[in-house]
Amino acid sequence: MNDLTNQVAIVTGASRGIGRAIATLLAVQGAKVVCVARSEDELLEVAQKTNGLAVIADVADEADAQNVVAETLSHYGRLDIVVCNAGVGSFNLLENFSSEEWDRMFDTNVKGTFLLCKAALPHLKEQRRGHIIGIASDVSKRTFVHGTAYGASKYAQHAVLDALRKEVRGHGIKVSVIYPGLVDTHFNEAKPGTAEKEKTHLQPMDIAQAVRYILEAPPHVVVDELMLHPLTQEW
Ligand code: NJP
Repeated sequence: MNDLTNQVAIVTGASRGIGRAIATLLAVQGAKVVCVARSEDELLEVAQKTNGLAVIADVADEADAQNVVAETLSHYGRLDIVVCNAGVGSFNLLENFSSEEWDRMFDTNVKGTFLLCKAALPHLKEQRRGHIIGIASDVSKRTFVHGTAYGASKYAQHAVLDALRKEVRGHGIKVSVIYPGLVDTHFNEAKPGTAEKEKTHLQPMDIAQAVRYILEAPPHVVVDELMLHPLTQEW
């Protein structure tokens, strides 16, 4: 088993939802976490609770992505794990989407993943080890009405990470992708924590536990993909 103690992990979208749960669980396992998001107050609170580092950043901005890695290396002197979790989604008929809303999803979900991987890779390659985990979606693999923009962005995020796995495995770097179904978070301005959603949704900590499982696999094992649904969800 790969022990997470003192491993340094960047987690994007750590201010709430799934990212917050991942940062929390990795810290409990002894990892040093770098919490990344745009909302300063929430991020500082998570960083304090996890005894980690907060780096305010927009994942869609290349300078911010480079700065996240630079801050990590200057603070901790190493980088082992990169969790590309930050994401946004909204749902509508294609004809009702503005091009700005289309861009917001692609900039965050696809370009955000690309930019952070690009920033981290020189370091991971140099040390000949590292683990990149993407939080994609079950809609990376199916389409649905009102899901043109979000679904396309998640298909694209999946494609980026799937191809990247093939590019970097020879350098000792693992790439894993998690495909969740419904998760009880603030996603798309939802209100989490209702009794009903406890029955119909996964909890953020369910995804964090999947991340832990993937990271703790022995060095010779890479979990390429993991899809999780609530038992009640048809998909
Ligand atoms: O959503 P939410 P989730 N730069 O809204 C951050 C995928 N997923 O935890 O910047 C930096 O509670 C935002 O922080 P802030 C989904 O596609 C979900 O559910 O402060 N950070 C916040 O921390 C996404 O990839 C479900 O606003 C940015 C976080 O992202 C991932 O799960 C189902 C940012 C979003 O927290 C986490 O989403 C599924 C930016 N530009 C896949 N933009 C689901 N919930 O049902 C956003 O299949 N963030």
